[in-house]
Amino acid sequence: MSQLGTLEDLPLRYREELQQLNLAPLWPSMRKVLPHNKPSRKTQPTFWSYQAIRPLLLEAGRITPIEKAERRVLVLANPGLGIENLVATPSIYIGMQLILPGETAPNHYHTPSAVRFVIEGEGAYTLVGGEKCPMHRGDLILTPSGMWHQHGHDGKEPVVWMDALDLPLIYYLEASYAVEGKVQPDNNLPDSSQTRFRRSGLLPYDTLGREKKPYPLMRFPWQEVRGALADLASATPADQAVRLAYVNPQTGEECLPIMGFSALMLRPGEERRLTRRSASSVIHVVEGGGEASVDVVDSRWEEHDTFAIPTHAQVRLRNLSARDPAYLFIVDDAPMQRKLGFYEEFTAP
Ligand code: GTQ
Repeated sequence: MSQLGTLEDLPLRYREELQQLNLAPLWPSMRKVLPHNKPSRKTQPTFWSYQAIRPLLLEAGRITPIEKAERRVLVLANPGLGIENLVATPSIYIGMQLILPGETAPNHYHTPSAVRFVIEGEGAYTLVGGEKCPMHRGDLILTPSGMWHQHGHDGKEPVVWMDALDLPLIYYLEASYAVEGKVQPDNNLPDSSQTRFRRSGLLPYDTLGREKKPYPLMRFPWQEVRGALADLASATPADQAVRLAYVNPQTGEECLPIMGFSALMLRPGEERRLTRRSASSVIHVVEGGGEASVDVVDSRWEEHDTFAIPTHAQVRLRNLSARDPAYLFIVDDAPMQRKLGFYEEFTAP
């Protein structure tokens, strides 16, 4: 491989002339933008302890009224990418949102797509496009790009959920904005996970042969996911991962265009090396405790902790319980990478 010329190799007068004309030579920056064999990454494998976040989030509930916040959120910001940039990975935004009894977070829509993954507390709900989605622990609720959503809380205890948005990418593309709206009417029906899309393999008859709705199902109840993982485990050889993808029930495709979601069960004592791949991701612990190593960074995890996984990282996870399974919820940008044609998996470490 030849050594490329640097900026300093060029006469000052030449560099100045280029700059005046808004021109830049490629060759001094060639290896920065196209490094050999592996991308350069600023994203750090980062770990956030829920026990550390929780008191600060509850304090935000005391010092910042919802009217002053619109959304009361602490953002999990990757130090490698700059805390002020509010991103966990280059494409994924993660926030922990608190809503207190009686509060409402006003109706709006935005160009980024969002999901909520419920961490603690009962009684909150998200209204999305008129559909009232109750928020029970572990439920995944979609608010796709352009859909109106507002949050409310009829219960008695603080409710915390994790937000994941594809905001970093949309913002980088200079396409991110929000529109505020009036309070949403409620269609007064149970959400469609309880009615039209109650069970996989069964669809309302009138969906056959029709144009498919992009987002037929907004809520994926954790109770169903957890049960499905246990049943999948019973039919999965010990050397294979017990992992389910969240998909659109009508198309079988990933349920949002940019971010993908999956649930991984680690059997008691299981140690698993995840396939190294081009997607970045965020792992959130739903239940259980264990150890993780992400490239050269080791950490211990317990319930509700979250960690950021850079692209191309080597990830090992271990369930430290000899008795109970551990459950992890994973957000990644694989759907976008697949659509754009550069998604890769690497079988060798
Ligand atoms: O709940 O709609 O964490 O608009 C960031 C932006 C949550 C939300 C966030 C948002 C929301």
